[in-house]
Amino acid sequence: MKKSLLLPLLLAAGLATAAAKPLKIGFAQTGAESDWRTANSESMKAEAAKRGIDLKFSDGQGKQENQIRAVKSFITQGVDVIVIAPIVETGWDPVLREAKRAKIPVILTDRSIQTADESLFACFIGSDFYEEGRMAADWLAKFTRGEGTIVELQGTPGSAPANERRKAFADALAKHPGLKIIDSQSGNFELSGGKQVMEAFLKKHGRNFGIVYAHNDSMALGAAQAIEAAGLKPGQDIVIVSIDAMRAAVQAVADGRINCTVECNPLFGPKVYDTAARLVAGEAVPKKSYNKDELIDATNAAQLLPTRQY
Ligand code: GYE
Repeated sequence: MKKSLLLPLLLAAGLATAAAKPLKIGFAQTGAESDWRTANSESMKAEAAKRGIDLKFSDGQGKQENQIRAVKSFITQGVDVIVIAPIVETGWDPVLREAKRAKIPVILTDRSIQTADESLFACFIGSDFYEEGRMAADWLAKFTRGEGTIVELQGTPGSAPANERRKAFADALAKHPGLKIIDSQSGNFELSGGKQVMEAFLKKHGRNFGIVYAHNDSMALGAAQAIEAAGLKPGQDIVIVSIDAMRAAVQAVADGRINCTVECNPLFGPKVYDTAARLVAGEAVPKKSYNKDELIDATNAAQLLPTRQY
């Protein structure tokens, strides 16, 4: 073969190998606190396997310091893209600066952060937690005709979903003076946390409340168990409004144990990896993109169940 032909061939072969090289992605997950989280981790893992992505998955076990350590190790390993589901909103700037210095793009998924320098991350992909809290409050105002006493089960302190779901709900209730929150505690987004806090609320307040607002379904289901253990009927004696719309909660709405759950889709795998590939190819991506979430109550729960993916 002539030398002049060999060079382009070798170059083409080199390019083909480069193109076939799997994307190396580091994902710093918060932990495994809820059903939502399990579905989210599964989506990220299954979609990576489907696309042949080399995924470094780190379970932060509920601690920001573990997530920061994972991000540092992704930088050392030279991954192509770093994905973080930030457990809390603050305290990310230093490690994001390290990623920026190493020229590794960062995708924030699920939860947002507070930073004065938005150039520290490439983009955010998640749900609008404020909108979810507003939808829950508006539904409740209609359902109760604006009258009732509420206890609130908050998510992880300092997390974006707990902060925004709490604020949106309180803001919306300001228009309904007959609806009052008499107590609010964190159950950490966990089923056991929701159950324990509800036991304490029942002990402390007796029957002086008739509504539970839970920042997620796992806590709502835990609260329903505590209400049943106290000899009351969740969904009837005590109204429960929640967020996530996981299958178990949608089933509970169909069964009348929970009254309403606002959807928060956890299946981010495809969108996150499409975005990662675009970032690696040097393409521009939207800075913030939000899922569209629906509301589930007695009018649509049963009909949604057969096709529910999570
Ligand atoms: O609602 C909750 C989970 O950040 C949207 O975290 C997520 C929340 C979700 O533990 O169930």
